[in-house]
Amino acid sequence: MLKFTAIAFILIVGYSCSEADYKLTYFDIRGRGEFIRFIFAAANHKFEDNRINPADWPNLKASTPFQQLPTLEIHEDSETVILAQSKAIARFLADRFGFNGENEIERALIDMYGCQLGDLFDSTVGKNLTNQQFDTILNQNFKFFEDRLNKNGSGFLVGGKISWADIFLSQMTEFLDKYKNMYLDKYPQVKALDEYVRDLPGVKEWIQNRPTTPF
Ligand SMILES: N[C@@H](CCC(=O)N[C@@H](CS)C(=O)NCC(=O)O)C(=O)O
Repeated sequence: MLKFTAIAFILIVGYSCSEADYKLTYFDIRGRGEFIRFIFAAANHKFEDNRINPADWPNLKASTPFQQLPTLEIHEDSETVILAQSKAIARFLADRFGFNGENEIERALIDMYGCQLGDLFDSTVGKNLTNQQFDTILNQNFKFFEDRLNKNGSGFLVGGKISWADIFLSQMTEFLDKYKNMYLDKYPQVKALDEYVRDLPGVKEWIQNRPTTPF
C-alpha cells in the first residue's frame, strides 16, 4: 500500500510539475528576437533557438499566427501553444521567470517601458534616418530612462528587481554598434543597468556563445 501511494505521489507530482519546452523561431539575426533570447539567458533557462533560413520563410510564413516572426512554441502537458508578437512573448516569459514586477502597478509600468522600447526599435532600427533625427530620438529616450532610473533609485526601471523592460533596454543598446559608448557615457544609470544585465551569468555566457550576426 505504501509502495502504491509513493508511486501515485511521484506520478501526480511528476505530472503537475512537467516542465515546458520552448522553441523560439526567428531569423538568424538579433532583430526583434534577441531580447527574448536575453530573457531566457537571464533566467538561465534553456530553449530551442530555431533560426530559419530566409529561403525557408515563404513556406513557413502562412503557418505563423500573423505571418511574422518571432514565434514561441510552448510544449507543456502534452499541449502546444504558439505565441506571436515579441512583447507578448516577453511578458509571458517574464511572468514565468519572475521578471514582471510584484503588483499591477509595477507590471503596468514595466509594460509601458517595454512598449516604448518597442516603438524605439520601430522608429530607428533599419530606418533611413538622418544623423540628427537618430540622435534626437535616442537622446529623448535615453534621457527618459536615465530620469526613471534616478527616480526609482534601485538601479532598475521599476521596483527593486530586474524586469523584462530592463533586459529589453540593455539589449537595445546593441543596435548602436560602435556608437554605444558615445551615447551611454552620457547616461550613467542606463550604462550601469546595461552592464548589470550583461554581467548576469546566463547573459554573459549567452553573449560569449551566441552566433555572430551583423544586426
Ligand atoms: N509587432 C511584431 C512585428 C514582427 C515583425 O515585424 N517581424 C518581421 C521580422 S523583425 C518579419 O517577420 N518579417 C518578415 C515578413 O513580414 O514577411 C513583433 O513585435 O513581433
